[in-house]
Amino acid sequence: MTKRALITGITGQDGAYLAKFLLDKGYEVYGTYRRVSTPNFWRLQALGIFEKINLIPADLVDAASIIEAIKIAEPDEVYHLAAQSFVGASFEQPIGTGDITGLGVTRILEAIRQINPEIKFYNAATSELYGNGSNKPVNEESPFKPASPYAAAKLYGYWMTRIYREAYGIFACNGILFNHESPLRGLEFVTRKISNAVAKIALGIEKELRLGNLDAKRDWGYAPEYVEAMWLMLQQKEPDDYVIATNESHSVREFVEKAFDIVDLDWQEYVKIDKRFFRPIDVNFLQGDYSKAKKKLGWEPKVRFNKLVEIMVKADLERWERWLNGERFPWDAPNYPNETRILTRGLRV
Ligand code: NAP
Ligand code: G4F
Repeated sequence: MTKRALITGITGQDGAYLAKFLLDKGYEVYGTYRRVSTPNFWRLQALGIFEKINLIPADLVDAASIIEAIKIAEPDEVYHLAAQSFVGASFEQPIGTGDITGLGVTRILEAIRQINPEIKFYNAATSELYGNGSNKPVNEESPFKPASPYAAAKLYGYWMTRIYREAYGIFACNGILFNHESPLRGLEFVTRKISNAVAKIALGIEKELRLGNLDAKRDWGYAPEYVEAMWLMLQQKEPDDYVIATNESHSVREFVEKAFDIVDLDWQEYVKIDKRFFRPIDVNFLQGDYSKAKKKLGWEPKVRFNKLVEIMVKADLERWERWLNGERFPWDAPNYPNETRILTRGLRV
């Protein structure tokens, strides 16, 4: 029988790639989206799958809409990806982030418990749980030390997932995913901010790139590979929690340098440090040991750092070239404001 999957946050980076992955596996795919005044289905359109998805309106702060979504989709598997997912914004919206990113997990788990506890559940946990707890590679047993309202909300969701697994026997898994990027990444995240700016600078559309902490190190992988790990977790005999990472760590400075290298430019001539992009607390180092996922799921990353930077810069270059040639296609960048015009507590001049 055809399997049915419900993806919360299908309009986001991971939601779009996971939807494509599950459609390719023969799943019937349902996805929740928020009602917004301007449609934001560009990622699903860019992957050519928009017409193949069943859309259900739902908001994580509205438990009734979540219950309705699960009743409509009647899923075998729920992939809970929706969240206020930007760490920077969580300092500006700590209460909303707690409600959406933290309590949102419980609203879904509780709906599953009440409607059909046989539904398998994937929770999008994160390497941000570890915070500044270690300067060595971490695994599933390492201590957590969250360093942002986002990370604290995710830690709550992580524990609720384990609690529902142990208390009610729900097949519930936490994917502790380290940073994963792609040409579909949101423009506020540093990798895509860099690849987009590098493409514009190379084509003479922009003159500089303003960034914050260049010393922060992240374990960056390739998003299309990471969604397979989500699916693999729900195909196991027993529910469990897994680190998904590359076990390599690189600084924001290295990302910048590599990205400018691709277009034969010297990054130091274009990058300006701007205190508005520093966070009240930052996570300085993240590196994940994915041995458990390799052993139990047979999962391993293939795209490594240099290749990832190349994929992202080349994709943005191609888009801006097409745009300069007058082509129009599903894409986020032309409407994105210059970040220095966004006034928040952290970003006020
Ligand atoms: P993303 O691109 O920011 O997508 C987030 C999704 O959540 C979007 O579809 C968004 O809808 C939806 N959403 C936000 N607030 C909502 C609300 N109140 N009700 C319903 N939907 C809401 O994030 P992503 O990179 O795909 O990440 C997916 C998940 O993995 C997130 O939970 C994130 O925290 C977690 N994670 C990501 C990474 C990473 O490196 N990408 C690593 C670890 C964990 P709109 O399109 O309407 O905004
Ligand atoms: O790209 P970022 O905003 O990602 P961050 O904070 O690591 O969070 C992402 O990965 C998490 C997994 O570890 C996810 F859970 C989360 O949902 C999200 O997907 O920032 C990366 C680093 C930070 O240290 C930041 O301070 O880049 C530094 N950075 C330096 N200049 C900047 C900038 N970050 C952004 N967004 N913009 C800058 O101008």
